[in-house]
Amino acid sequence: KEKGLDKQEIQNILIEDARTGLSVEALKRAIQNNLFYVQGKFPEIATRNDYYMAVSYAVRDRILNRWVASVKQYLDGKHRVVSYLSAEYLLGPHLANNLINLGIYKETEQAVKELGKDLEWLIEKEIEPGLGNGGLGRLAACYMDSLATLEVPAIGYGIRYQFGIFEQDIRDGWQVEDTDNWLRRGNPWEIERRELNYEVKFGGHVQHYTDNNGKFCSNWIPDLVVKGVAYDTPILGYKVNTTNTLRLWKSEAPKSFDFQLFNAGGYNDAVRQKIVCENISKVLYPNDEQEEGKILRLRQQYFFVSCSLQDMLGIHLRQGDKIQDFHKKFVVQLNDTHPAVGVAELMRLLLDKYGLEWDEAWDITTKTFAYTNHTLLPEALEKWDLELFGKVLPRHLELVYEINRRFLDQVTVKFYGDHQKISSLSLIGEGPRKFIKMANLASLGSYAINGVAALHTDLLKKTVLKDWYELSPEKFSNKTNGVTPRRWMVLSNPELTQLISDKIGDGWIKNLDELRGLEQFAKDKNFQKAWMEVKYNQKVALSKRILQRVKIKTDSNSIFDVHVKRMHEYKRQMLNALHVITLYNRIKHNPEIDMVPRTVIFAGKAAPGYRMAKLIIKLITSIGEVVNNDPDVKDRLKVVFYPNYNVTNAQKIYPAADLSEQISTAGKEASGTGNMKLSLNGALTIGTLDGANVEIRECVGAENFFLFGLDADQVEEVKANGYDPYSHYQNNPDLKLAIDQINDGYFSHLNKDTFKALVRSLLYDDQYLVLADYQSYIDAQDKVAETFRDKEKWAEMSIINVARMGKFSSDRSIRDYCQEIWKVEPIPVSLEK
Ligand code: GL9
Ligand code: PLP
Repeated sequence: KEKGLDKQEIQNILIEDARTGLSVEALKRAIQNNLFYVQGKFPEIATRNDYYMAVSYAVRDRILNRWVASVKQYLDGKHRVVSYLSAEYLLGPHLANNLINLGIYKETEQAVKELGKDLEWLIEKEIEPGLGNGGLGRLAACYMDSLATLEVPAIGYGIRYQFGIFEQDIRDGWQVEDTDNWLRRGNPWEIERRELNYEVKFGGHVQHYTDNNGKFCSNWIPDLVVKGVAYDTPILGYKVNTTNTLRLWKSEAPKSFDFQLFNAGGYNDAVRQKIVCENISKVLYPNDEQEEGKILRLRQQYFFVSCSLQDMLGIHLRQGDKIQDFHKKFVVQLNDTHPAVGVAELMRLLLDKYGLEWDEAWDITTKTFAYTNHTLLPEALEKWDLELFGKVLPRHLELVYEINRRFLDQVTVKFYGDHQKISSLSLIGEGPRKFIKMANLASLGSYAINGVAALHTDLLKKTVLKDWYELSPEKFSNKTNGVTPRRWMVLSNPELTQLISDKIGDGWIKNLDELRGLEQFAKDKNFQKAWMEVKYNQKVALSKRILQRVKIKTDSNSIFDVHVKRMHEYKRQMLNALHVITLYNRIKHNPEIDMVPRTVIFAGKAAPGYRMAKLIIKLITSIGEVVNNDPDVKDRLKVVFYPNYNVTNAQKIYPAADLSEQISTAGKEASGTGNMKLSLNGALTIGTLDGANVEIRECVGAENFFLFGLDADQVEEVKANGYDPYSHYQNNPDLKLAIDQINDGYFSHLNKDTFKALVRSLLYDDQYLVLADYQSYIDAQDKVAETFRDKEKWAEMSIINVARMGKFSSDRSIRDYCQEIWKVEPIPVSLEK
């Protein structure tokens, strides 16, 4: 017996390597080893973060052998690879997710416990990488999880922002922003690959010449060169070996470049250049569906797209394949138009670097890209001022002109005389200033175009991309969004996961359609009771957090009415606020009223420059101030604004929701994914016929969904007929009272200025038809409350909602992309013995 180990234990260690073994003993040794050998710490001085790092490194070790095996397998087999280009990845914390996907949560919990620590406590320490704004970035993260779980070779490319989405705090009821210094305690999940770097050019001018063979050539002489360095994060699938790569680029100054200046005595210039280079990947733009048009943003887009395409071409050529077969090796999915400049960049690389002819290059390019559109909002459509574009990317401007010239030649023949159509299809917009339309560049350069929910795809074909649909209907298809049940159920709602698995087994985690098996228990009283008990426990847990974070006491027996998403006028947090005021007025009018208690929970960030969205936050917190402290209310109504909505907080909020607010103006929300996560966690939806709500309602059944409001066609009709919000105000006493109160300073210490802009916008503009949908919304909310009184009915509806959510797994979405757009097959990965 050596150091407390008996013979059998020593034997176990020998066969189970400390770096890869999955037993409690192996994990424990690995954590201790990491603490000591990687960090130079020992238990007496190790901090909570040191332990968090040690556990994370121990887990990463176990992922790395799977990662290497995956890369080897892909290279050997020369398999077709999905390349996902996205400016945003909203990953959420890694540790717990990796433990679940590795299948060693319990073992690690035990190992940590034996070391005298608590795993939950360490998990809470992780700072999430907030490298995205919201739905679009989170979708990319869910898709990376599903690609790996489905064993599909894939690589995600993006930007390693030094600062992610800002942290939101609420002071005096207003949003204040703080920088998100997410790397301050180190990042154990990434591997810096200094040797893997590419140069990216900016600015300058282009020289044209004819070479010795009489070939017309272009030479781009930049005035700035930036180096992109790869940082890789392994993305492990659920209970498979497949581990894909998320490769994020950090911008730096190339060494050679600043030396030149330095030697010439230009020290200050050298330093300035270094800063310009580093700034490119410095910070994520915090806008939600609002185009920014800033030069730095264009630099970011081009920077990561260029690094990524150079990387793909390198991988392809190193395998000894012909450049002409590039599109056979890689399919490149454009996550919105943010990476659309890739179309011009691939052309540049094929023409200028690899010397292909135009037609050949264009053929390869248009067989490589596919484009997903994520919004119909006109203010989100990316346009680049042509002059600015030409200053940053002079060679690409030439290429866009040439692509457009050739395209318009064809279009003019096809639609002779239809100037309207030709100008709408043109890549270049005319006006006081010319601009480049990125959706057009993406549409022309791609062989497939998709929307993210059935209604959205329909509307795309009829509105924003109508001409493109008429030109090439075969390119269009719908791919309804989905969410990963690993993070959004197994990880965030372990109690519900257990209850479900006890009943129908755990196959649903990989095959969400199996949730159907729950339906037969929807009326089972015992099961209903257990179901509602789980929900109650989640509400108690959230109540604790709310009390801690914002000092508001909430009643876990009340309806938890949850409205969490970015703050945006089209998402209509305002409509919800008007309902809260209406409930409050009912109490004030009749203090003894028998009312179902409600806790209305809001969370979401407003873009720092979006005045109206910030004002709506102030309104919500102000209403809360009054309602929560009015003794007449007697705790029948509470209003909570939970600060800093991010993945970590979302994981705590979704499981505790009874009611999911999906109340956008019909035709505005492309899909939504929060709606899916909430329903999957047993919340019932109150919603409009918008985005994926339409399909959710189809699946769960109209009788299990609280529908209200105008549909997309009616919205258009109302607008076409000259919408008059003021008449709704005048004709509806409850609505009038609520708006008058806001206007008169009832919620702002009698200050009439605070919400003036809001009231004005509602009464005289109301672009998002808040007033038009008010009464219908109130009626639906009353139905919600009535239904909630019948606990068994509510439980039944909740169970049915979950049972019928199978379609909304991101595994289904990814399978559809694989079969219908990408034409890629799963490649199982086995570990070397
Ligand atoms: C969005 C749409 O608005 C959502 O409806 C959709 O679910 C997601 C994912 O497809 O994409 N488009 C978009 O720009 N955002 C979306 O959420 N905004 C952010 O990501 C902040
Ligand atoms: N932000 C975060 C942190 C999320 O987790 C999600 C989830 O989907 C979203 C935004 C998107 O929410 P929604 O689809 O409701 O707009």
